[in-house]
Amino acid sequence: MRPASRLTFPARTAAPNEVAAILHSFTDHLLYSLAKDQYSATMHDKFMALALTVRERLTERWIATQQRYYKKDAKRVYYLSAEFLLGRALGNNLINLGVLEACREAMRMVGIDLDALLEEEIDAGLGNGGLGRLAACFLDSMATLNIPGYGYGIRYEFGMFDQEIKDGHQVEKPDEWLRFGNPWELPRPEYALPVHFGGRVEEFTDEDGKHRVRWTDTDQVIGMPYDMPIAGFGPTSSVNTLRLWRARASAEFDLRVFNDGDYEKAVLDKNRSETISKVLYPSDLKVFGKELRLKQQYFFVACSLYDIVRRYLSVRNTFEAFADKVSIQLNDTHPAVAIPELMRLFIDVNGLPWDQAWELTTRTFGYTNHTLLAEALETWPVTLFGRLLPRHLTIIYEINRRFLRQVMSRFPFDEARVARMSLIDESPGDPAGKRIRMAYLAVVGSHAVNGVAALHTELLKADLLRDFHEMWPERFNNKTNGVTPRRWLLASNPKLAEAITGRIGDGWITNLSELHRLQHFLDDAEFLAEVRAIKAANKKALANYILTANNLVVDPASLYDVQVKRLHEYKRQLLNVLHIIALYLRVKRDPEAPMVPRTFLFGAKAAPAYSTAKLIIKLINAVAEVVNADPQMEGRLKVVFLANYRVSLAERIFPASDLSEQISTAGKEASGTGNMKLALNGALTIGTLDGANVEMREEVGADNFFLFGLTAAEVMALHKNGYRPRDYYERNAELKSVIDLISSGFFSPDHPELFRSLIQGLLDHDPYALLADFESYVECQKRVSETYLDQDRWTRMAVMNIARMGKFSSDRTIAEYAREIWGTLAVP
Ligand code: 26Q
Repeated sequence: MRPASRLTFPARTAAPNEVAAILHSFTDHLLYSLAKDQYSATMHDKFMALALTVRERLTERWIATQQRYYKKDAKRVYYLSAEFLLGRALGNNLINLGVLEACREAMRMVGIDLDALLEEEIDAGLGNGGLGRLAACFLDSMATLNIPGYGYGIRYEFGMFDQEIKDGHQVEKPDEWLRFGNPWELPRPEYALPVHFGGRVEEFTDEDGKHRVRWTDTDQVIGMPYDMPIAGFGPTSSVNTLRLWRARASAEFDLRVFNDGDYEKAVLDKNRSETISKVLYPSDLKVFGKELRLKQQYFFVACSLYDIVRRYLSVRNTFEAFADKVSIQLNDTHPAVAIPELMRLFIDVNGLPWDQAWELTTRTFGYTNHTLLAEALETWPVTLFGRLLPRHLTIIYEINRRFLRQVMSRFPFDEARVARMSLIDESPGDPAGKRIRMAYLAVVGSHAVNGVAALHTELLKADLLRDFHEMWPERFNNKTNGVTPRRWLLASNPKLAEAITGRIGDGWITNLSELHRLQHFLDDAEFLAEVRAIKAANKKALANYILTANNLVVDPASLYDVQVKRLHEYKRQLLNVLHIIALYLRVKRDPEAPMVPRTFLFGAKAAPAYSTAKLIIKLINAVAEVVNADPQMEGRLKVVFLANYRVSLAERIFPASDLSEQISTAGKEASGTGNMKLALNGALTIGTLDGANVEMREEVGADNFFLFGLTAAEVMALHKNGYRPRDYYERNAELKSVIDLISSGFFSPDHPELFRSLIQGLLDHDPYALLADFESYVECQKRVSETYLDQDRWTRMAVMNIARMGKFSSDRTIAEYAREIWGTLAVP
């Protein structure tokens, strides 16, 4: 520790971003905002003080940005998403603001290690996985590109659960991310809004003799906005706003206390309305009929639309120009109730005729689909929906009536098509009754519909939304996902970033295609050595983390083989495990045979109710226990399950990865974005022709990508022609020995039947074709090991991967959305 006297500082005379001024703000915040002195300040207090210092420096630009948008009367784009998986903000803001080194120096002067301070921040984990993180990358890119963009979502009090591993099993702990306060949010009680639920629909004639509808006798909750600044990268970029809504009880509840005299009940009711924004649903699979989830969706959509319309009307008094000034992007169907809600605002609240309201609505919305999996498509029982949102139900019925009339006139005598395309699924087999198909509603109510990778969009057009594509081919377009190079290279892998900048300058940070110039250095031994040394150092750092977190020693010279993503059967972590067991058996059979030492790293959360996924986590840990305890595996195999995979852990893992496992069943992964982050950090991919892997391979070249497995078309044909997984088991001796070993109870001696259901699932059904792809996967992994033996070749391939990742910047993705869907221009 430095002497405490270092915490007293000169008066503020320097420019705000100079070291002295930063230090001055920092100590002011410690004293005046946190009421701490050098004796009582904890590391976390110091983190808070620096965060508040940085927030101050964002504020001027934030206000200036919003004024610019207002003065230019710019077209705004609103990104509606139930999830924003932001992770930590401090390091990112320091970099985007350009004050990282000044702050490092200021902290050094008072004996604080900035990197240790950054570790104090709790992740903002307001998302499940890819979809939520994509929203966060998009915010970064919109701000960097000076696009007048706003994120709108929910301020969950509890984000994605914290995962602990106990006896190999996943245990969930609530994520109390707000426990020590959130320095990045600004409550805006002055913009609080009422939101209505329930009640009934009433028709009446207004003073002009017009037939009108009103929604009455509703329950109310209040939406309280919390704003977070989103700083773009560089001195001339924007600071945009992420507005998250928190549910509060309305004043009505307080009146009820007064009137009913039932204090206890009134306070309990108050509590109930505030549960709406309590917790993120930790499942990226369908959850049937959860009323609270629908309440969450409508709650944030209603608040956001009210806000959007209010902002529009603050400078205009007719709706004529609405779609020229407002674009709203729906991040999957989670906010799709925005379509009937905007119709309600136009028609019921503002008296617009249906046709005009509908034209404006469809011109305003764009819909992004993120999945082809049938079980992940959102539908809501009509009864539940009608109880909560009776007016919206009548609007949806009217949308459907007019839409089906259009279908009939376009495709007369095709009744089957009409039933297939209806927004209401009336399939008689369903005991819960009719259901609303939210994806269809989103397509009908939008002028643009996109998938998130080329293959995914093609499958959407050919499969899930085929009928809709036949009707409106012009609505469909592809927007291949991307990731922000600021967080995923510049901030998380500073040494590699510096090495790159040393060779090609720093233009790549905002123009990632410039990375292609690294190809000039493919034969530059010095550069290759530098890249290799950086990877080695990053692997060492991760090994240190693993030693602390898992109490395991891993060898930084071994090949780090990494699969980090949500746990899902279609992502096939189990296929990875089958390969590990195959290697284990090979060593057991022939302990002297040479092999490339590998460390297998897993990180994955399972939805708490997804028992198969949880069982796969247990299997990974059971295999890890056997492998890691076996002296014969020493220097050969190690298996590590990294608990609580999240954004900040991803930032440690990617820079240290050699091999990126992207092994989903072809046709199932919409895009993937971890695949891009890993390749950008110099990992080579072993993968199927699925999602964005297809385009990544196109970019890096077939020689620099380890491809295996069936294509999407082959997988479909396999199932159509009566797939018999057991045949693969019988015919492949290695596969058989692996399966038999699990079946024997070898990995669960105290409970030999534990993994029985996994094995039965593979042998009898195997819907994700693990057994069909096993041989191809294992063969491909042999090629990986052979290649790794030639470190020079491996490093050149890694550099080629980095050099060819330019396409996968979210800046490119956002520029495409802006030009082709939103029609928004930069406001620099
Ligand atoms: C739906 C209804 C009820 C409760 C929860 C949900 C729910 C929540 C989250 C459904 C899906 C999600 C998340 C989906 C997701 O993350 N999809 C991923 O999106 C990425 C970004 O486009 C893609 O790269 C991935 O391929 C895709 O799986």
